[in-house]
Amino acid sequence: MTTKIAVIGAGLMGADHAGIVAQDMPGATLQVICDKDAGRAQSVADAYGAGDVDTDPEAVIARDDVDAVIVASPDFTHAPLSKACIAAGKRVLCEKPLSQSSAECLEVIEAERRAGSRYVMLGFMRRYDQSYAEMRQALASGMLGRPLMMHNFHRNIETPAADFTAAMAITNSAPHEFDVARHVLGTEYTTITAHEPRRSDRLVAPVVMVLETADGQLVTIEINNNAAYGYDVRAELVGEAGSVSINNVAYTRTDVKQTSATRYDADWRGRYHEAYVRQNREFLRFAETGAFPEIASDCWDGYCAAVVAEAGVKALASGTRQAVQIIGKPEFYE
Ligand code: ISE
Repeated sequence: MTTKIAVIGAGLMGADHAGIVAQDMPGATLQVICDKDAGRAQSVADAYGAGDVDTDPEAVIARDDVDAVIVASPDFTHAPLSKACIAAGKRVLCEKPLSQSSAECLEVIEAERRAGSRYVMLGFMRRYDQSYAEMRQALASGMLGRPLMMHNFHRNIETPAADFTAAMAITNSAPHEFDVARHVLGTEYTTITAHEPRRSDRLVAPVVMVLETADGQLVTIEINNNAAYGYDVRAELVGEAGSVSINNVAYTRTDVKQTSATRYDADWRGRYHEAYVRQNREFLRFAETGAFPEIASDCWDGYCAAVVAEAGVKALASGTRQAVQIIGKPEFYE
């Protein structure tokens, strides 16, 4: 008996997930690849040996020969397709963000609460990265003392699309940091400010955010989607007694001509491959047993990230500090 998985979306992330299902998830079968572009679905299916292709996500979710679903289609489809999975009683690993609208996240929360069971795991894969796991362990061990600040850098070589904006840096890229910093610190945000330096060209400039937490910590986040040199994500957690930093992950260093060099990945798929594999294996266990994985993000985490992003967009546009106001956490997610 294997768990038959459908992957919805055959773009960059869909193809990556399909590869992981086919190659790194014993116990799972890559059943269907679905994309509105049939040719794109077919080429991913051919690359990873999927059983079938389709262009209609709702029909795929309803199929009897699909047990669980991975949603990797465009951001605006995440919430509706997650709701369709809940309605069909199928567990879903939904790529981040759950929605760019906190109100829509609440709709998914309500659907899941009404269904009375956990169906949605959210793809904030950084939680499965060894570096953040070690950061949490260091904090829990007490050796850092009281945490004061968490600094985060998130740099992409270039924007994913020509029309990418600074607001999208906050709604599409920064949610990783919004989620993982509150995961590491175990607290919620209370305020956010957002700032931009001026570039010499017309490219989207970095966005730098400062967030305050309910426990009186500061979280700084730099999102630079035109960093040019490589995919580079770093973080440092500073406590009263010490600090822990994430190293750039590189298996080798080359030393020639009095120069020492390590490589950067071109994007997140290489840097976080192992985190994606761990996350997806946990999703498989969730699909098999219904037990929600301990460290995974859920709809509540998706809602919290969306509220921060909305406040961040307002902070950037207005140049003022914005309150981050979340509703009380539903008991269902405790
Ligand atoms: C993208 O959507 C992702 O999810 C990547 O993990 C992130 O690094 C990138 O900045 C986003 O645009």
